[in-house]
Amino acid sequence: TKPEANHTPPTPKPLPPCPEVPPGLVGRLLIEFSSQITLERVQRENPNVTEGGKYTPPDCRPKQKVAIIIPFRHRDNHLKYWLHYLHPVLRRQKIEYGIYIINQLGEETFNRAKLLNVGYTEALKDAEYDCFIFSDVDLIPMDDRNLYHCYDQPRHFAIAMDKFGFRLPYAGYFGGVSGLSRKQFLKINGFPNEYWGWGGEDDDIYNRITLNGMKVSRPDVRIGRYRMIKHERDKHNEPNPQRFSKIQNTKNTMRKDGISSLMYRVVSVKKYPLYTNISVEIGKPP
Ligand code: UDH
Ligand code: NGS
Repeated sequence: TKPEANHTPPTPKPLPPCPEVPPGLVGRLLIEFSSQITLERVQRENPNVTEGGKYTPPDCRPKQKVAIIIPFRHRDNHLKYWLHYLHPVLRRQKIEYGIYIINQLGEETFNRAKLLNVGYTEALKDAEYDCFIFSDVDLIPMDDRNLYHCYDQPRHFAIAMDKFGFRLPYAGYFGGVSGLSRKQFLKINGFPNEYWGWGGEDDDIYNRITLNGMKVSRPDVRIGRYRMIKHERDKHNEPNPQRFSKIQNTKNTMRKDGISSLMYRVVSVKKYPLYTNISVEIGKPP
């Protein structure tokens, strides 16, 4: 026997690739927003989530690394529910992920799509993500078979929301929760930065996808179900009166307005146990 063999640390067994269909899924979920949730409880119930809201399956090797990007301002209560429901779902789905809250500082008009561009950029400074899932903070999937990873085509996840009677409101709807690979995102020059206030930015993204020869992929309507946490209209996110004319013009604007023209200032990056908070100044409408 070779004496040095005793000193060789045991090489960890290489993990097998994660199966296409995760074995521990439960299907339909019961989602309700009546009981109050605390972050301490969510933390206790998700002990394997690491600092900044990261998770890696312990027993298999995922194909993709997924950044989940949430546009945010003054929605702490919604965020608690989102974390409470999503961490366990993503764990059962065997997703390797990190959660990024992109918090718009100040009280200027909200700009969802620009925050999502910031999230893409900042997540990539943190780790080598392959896939970006953009989720509103108030949308909770009702079925864990709606897998939060990227697909051959840009993915629309939130296709059957309770507020729309569990159907698409219109064929080209791309709002709520969507996901693009790095390559798909760059092909459309990211998202528009120039939609200030509510509405239209998701339609612009849909236009970018189809104008660049891609097609939206969607889950089965029985699986892509969501509950939205009911809320009043936020302050400083009034419907944008320019949205109708802007979505007619995507073809002419998408090459110059997007990830290529993104400007913002990061004020703080804070790694919490269940998520990373990135607070940013993104300016104001012209
Ligand atoms: N968001 C914030 N803070 C804001 C505005 C928006 O965090 O002040 C984020 C949040 O992730 C939200 C997403 O942007 O889920 C989309 O914005 P939204 O929730 O305002 O859009 P939605 O279509 O609501 O859900 C529009 C107002 C509906 C009023 C209904 C009154 N009954
Ligand atoms: C369309 C908006 C979208 C919006 C969708 C659903 O009319 O941005 O309604 O809205 N497009 C325009 O305004 C051009 S919802 O019922 O969720 O408030 O996502």
